[in-house]
Amino acid sequence: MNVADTAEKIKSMEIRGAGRIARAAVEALACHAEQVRAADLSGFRKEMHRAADILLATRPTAVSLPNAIHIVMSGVDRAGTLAEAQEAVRTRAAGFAESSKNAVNRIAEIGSRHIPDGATILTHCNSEAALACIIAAHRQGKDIEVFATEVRPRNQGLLTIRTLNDAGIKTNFIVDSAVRSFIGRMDLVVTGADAITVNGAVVNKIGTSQIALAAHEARVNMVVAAETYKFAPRTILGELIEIEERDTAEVLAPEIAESLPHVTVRNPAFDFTPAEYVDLIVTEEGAIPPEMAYIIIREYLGWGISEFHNSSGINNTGED
Ligand code: RI2
Repeated sequence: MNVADTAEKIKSMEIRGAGRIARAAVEALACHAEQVRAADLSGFRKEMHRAADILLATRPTAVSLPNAIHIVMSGVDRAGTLAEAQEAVRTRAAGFAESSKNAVNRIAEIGSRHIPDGATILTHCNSEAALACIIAAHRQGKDIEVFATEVRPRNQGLLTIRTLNDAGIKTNFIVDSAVRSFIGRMDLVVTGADAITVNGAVVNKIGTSQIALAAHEARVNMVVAAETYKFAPRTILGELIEIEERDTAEVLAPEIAESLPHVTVRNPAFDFTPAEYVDLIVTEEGAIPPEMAYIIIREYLGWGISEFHNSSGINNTGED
């Protein structure tokens, strides 16, 4: 799919979920590289950066998006010839898509070991990585039951219950505000992540932090399933993750909102769960405590503090 269509679909959430957004973006870059008619390397670079910027501007929170784009664009920046740059886009985009899928499978394998036979699990939103763990545990023959939240305002819980139903997993569908009423019955909370900061805070769908708080109070473990490309390198520099505020019409019909001049509707799409409420982050490189976030950023994303010294931006560093 071309860059404009992909960007539109990511913005409207027709393509959604941090991992899927990242894969769609690199596929769009690969498609763009095939279509661009550049006379030389510098023209090609310019065109590719223009495309990358359009994709980067779609949704601000899921760090998988800039991380994936960086993997492809650093190949463009390092290439010595036009042919090398074109080849770099092809191989890096395909490599990212492949490793992303492998990462989810590996997370499923590792995460499922943390789900005991007979467990009741709460999940929130619709995370490919979290659901992969749950489905893998079910396929191992474990008798599990899931509670899935509705996830206002976009109702991603509907996607989750369809997937769980198709997998033949006993599932309960609850409104978001019912979490604390049921949390005492849970053995585990399993969610995904859109971003993980250097101090191990998990940025995920709005409501995750309330669930984590309820789980903490009820002494229920909170497990986050997240590929290493969900870790946010630039938080090493103190950069904050921007929380996306979406159209208020997702929350309240405009005609009602307009009739209430003293009411402001807010629609943040994500929140922060501090590391102290997260027991484990399951990555494709293994299950880690959230405090190990810096190690993941350095060892597996290849970003240490030194990488930033000559760097002006994630999409034009020329660094791997
Ligand atoms: P995977 C989603 O965001 C949810 O917050 C979900 O937990 C997260 O991405 C991770 O999803 P949105 O796109 O990458 O629904 O695990 O706003 O699929």
